[in-house]
Amino acid sequence: MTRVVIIGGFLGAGKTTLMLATARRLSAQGQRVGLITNDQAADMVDTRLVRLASFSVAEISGGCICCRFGDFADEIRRMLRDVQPDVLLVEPVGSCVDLAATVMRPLRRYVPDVSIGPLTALADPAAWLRITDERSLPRETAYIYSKQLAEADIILVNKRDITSRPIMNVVREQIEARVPRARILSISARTGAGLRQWWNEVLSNEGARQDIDVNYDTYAKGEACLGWLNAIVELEAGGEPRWKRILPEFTREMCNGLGKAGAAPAHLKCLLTSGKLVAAANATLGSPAPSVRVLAAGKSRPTAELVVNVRTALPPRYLRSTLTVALESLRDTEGKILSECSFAPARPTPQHRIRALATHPVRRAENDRGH
Ligand SMILES: Nc1nc2c(ncn2[C@@H]2O[C@H](COP(=O)(O)OP(=O)(O)OP(=O)(O)O)[C@@H](O)[C@H]2O)c(=O)[nH]1
Ligand SMILES: [Mg+2]
Repeated sequence: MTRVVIIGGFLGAGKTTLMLATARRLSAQGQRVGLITNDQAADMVDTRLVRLASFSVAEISGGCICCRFGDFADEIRRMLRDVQPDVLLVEPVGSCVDLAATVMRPLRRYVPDVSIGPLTALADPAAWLRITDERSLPRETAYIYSKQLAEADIILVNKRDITSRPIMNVVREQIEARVPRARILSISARTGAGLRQWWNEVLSNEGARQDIDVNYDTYAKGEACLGWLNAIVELEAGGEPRWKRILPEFTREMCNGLGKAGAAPAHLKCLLTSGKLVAAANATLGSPAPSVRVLAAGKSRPTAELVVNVRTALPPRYLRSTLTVALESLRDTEGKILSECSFAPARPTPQHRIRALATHPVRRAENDRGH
């Protein structure tokens, strides 16, 4: 039976990195793996990263998987038919919560031919400290963050390769105190440290066994505080293309622009492709200084495609202008926005919400009462 494993946690915590690392490990052991990416809008960096790694991927865009549960279930059935995966790894939107009730239990009911593993949530230790100590997110958005951890069966304190042991211990202790029932492990999705132990837990436990209370008004406000931008830009070099220089320059300009408007990126992710060259740049709440990685080296062209995904606590109107200003500031390079979509996520309206002990699906409107 296909095992469905949902990997949640806040924006930039390392979900896609963990999905890809896990998919690589399982594939190397001869297992068939499918991945499902999810975002509020199309033109996703994550889907492209998964395709680049040549894994089977289904993308659910235009809303989180709880609000688009029908599409999600259809894609799982399609994957079961076409790919017959041993494991399906699912990454929900990083601002999504209440997954046991709105995704996992509905899945058990409507797609009974899969088994559902425990709910994993990742936490970036530096982001945790910034959110808890510095209050670097609006209160309602921080509420989503804390509820994501509260509902997890397993919490992975990630990025241990770049986090000192004392900080790792402090964060683990703080999370343990707040979520005593969760299994807490330290990992590095990037180096693979700790992943075997996590995977053993995933295989030996079942998920969605208990409920948490989620106040949907606070949840909706927390999402509405975030601005979202997904864009595709065509870059044209005036002279010799120097994309490995342009990408960090662009990412820094974006971060500066967001900073001037008063926000750090929750997650800014960029993917540049030119000929055989592919490079990614990220800036997160935990690591606000942009980091750039070459994913495929090779001969580039005078033009490049740049996919830009921004999530930050700013009204969406700032995001488009920040993008325009960042493109204009590039030296010797013209940027043309081919598509752009910026918005604040709408109120979450899950298609199903099933409490742990309920025998019938409960409509969202009924369930919301009393929260
Ligand atoms: N050093 C280090 N960096 C990591 C690790 N895991 C993830 N990252 C980096 O953190 C950034 C965000 O990682 P993603 O995997 O894209 O995070 P995500 O949770 O999928 O983010 P969203 O899709 O926006 O919610 C990227 O720059 C990753 O390379 C890790 O274990 N160690
Ligand atoms: Mg991701």
